[in-house]
Amino acid sequence: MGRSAYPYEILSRETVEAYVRSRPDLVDRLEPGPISVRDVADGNMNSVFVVRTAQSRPGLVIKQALPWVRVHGEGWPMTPERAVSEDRGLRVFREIAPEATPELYGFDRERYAIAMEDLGNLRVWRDALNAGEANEWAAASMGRFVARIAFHTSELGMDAAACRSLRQEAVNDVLCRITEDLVLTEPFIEHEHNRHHPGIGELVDEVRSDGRLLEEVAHLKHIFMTHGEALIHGDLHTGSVMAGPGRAVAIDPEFCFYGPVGFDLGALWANFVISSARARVLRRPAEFQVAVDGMLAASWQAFCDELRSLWPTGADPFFRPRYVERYLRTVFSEALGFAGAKATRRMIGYAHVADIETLEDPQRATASGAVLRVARRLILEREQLASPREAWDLVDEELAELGPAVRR
Ligand code: SR1
Ligand code: MG
Repeated sequence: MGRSAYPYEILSRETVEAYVRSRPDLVDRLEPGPISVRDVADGNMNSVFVVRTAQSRPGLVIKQALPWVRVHGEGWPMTPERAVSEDRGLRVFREIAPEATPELYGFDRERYAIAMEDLGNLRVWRDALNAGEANEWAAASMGRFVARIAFHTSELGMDAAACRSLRQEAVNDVLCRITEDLVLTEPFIEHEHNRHHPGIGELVDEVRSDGRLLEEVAHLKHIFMTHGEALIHGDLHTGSVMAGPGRAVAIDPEFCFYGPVGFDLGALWANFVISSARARVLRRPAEFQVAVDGMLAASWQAFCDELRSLWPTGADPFFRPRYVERYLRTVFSEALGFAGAKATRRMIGYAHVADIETLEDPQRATASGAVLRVARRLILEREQLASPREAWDLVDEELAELGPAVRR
């Protein structure tokens, strides 16, 4: 099917300049001079272009939702309405956590194109981690970000009527189904979307035939589908974070919806486990490994500190200080479970990650297997894990075969 067959203009590197020039509100944001456009898309779903005049200075970013899944091609149609969710997420999160959200310059509803801040001075956190640059402080920034959106978009911090109305408005059916399928179902069954390293076939069979594990994943899926606690980011892996001097920013909230808060933390934690596996097989320097191994605890501590400090300002005084501790315990154990599901999907589901894919064998096989074992145990043992320390001890046990332990 030709691209003109779609009911809206699909932007390309060649047409973005004319598009930007047709929008005085955008051109006015650029320094005078010839415009250059770079196609920087590296996520699974969308087109992303950086538009600049002066190369050394930030310009702006145009992100367009394609009517298909970018990495798959036109054979996997996908609603561009996801850009409406992303626009909503950016607007809401920017109000609540401006330092951790890109500035929005405008949403072109007809083209499903969002114009936003050029974060060119920052780097995709996954890429930085893969190159051996930890930016470990970003873990606390993201923990704080998750706490702020958890509080300020839920009945904890928001007027109940306004919250109920945002909950209705923010339904994101198609993208939730992607997560329900690709993260919380398909990796755990035989499915044509799945692939895994041939060296871990036996382990994969064990995962898919473990009845208790499947029941736990069903429970996590049910939580995901029914616990509309807050407007969560919905896809907060390390590729959805840009980090650099003094700032960490959560990008790409197209999956945002009212869901369980632990899902966002779990997405981060799954990727910390994967980063740690990579660091160990590559024998990264001790300080890098220590930094990565401390990220789960740092993000959790920042999340707890922020929530505890916001709690007294809450919307409903009946939620007394004692209740925050119970709330935190639930979020912690759900986050561990979701981390397990998210790590599993990266090893044996549809969308894999460069952290592992760029390793050579045999490290690629051993790292995939070790992450999968961690993932399984996080799902099964999450109720017994009372602290980040206990959770990371479990990670250490399973990743031990990848490289010598580095003292914390
Ligand atoms: C079709 S690939 C879909 C995945 O990409 C996004 O980044 C989400 O993680 C989603 O599960
Ligand atoms: Mg994304």
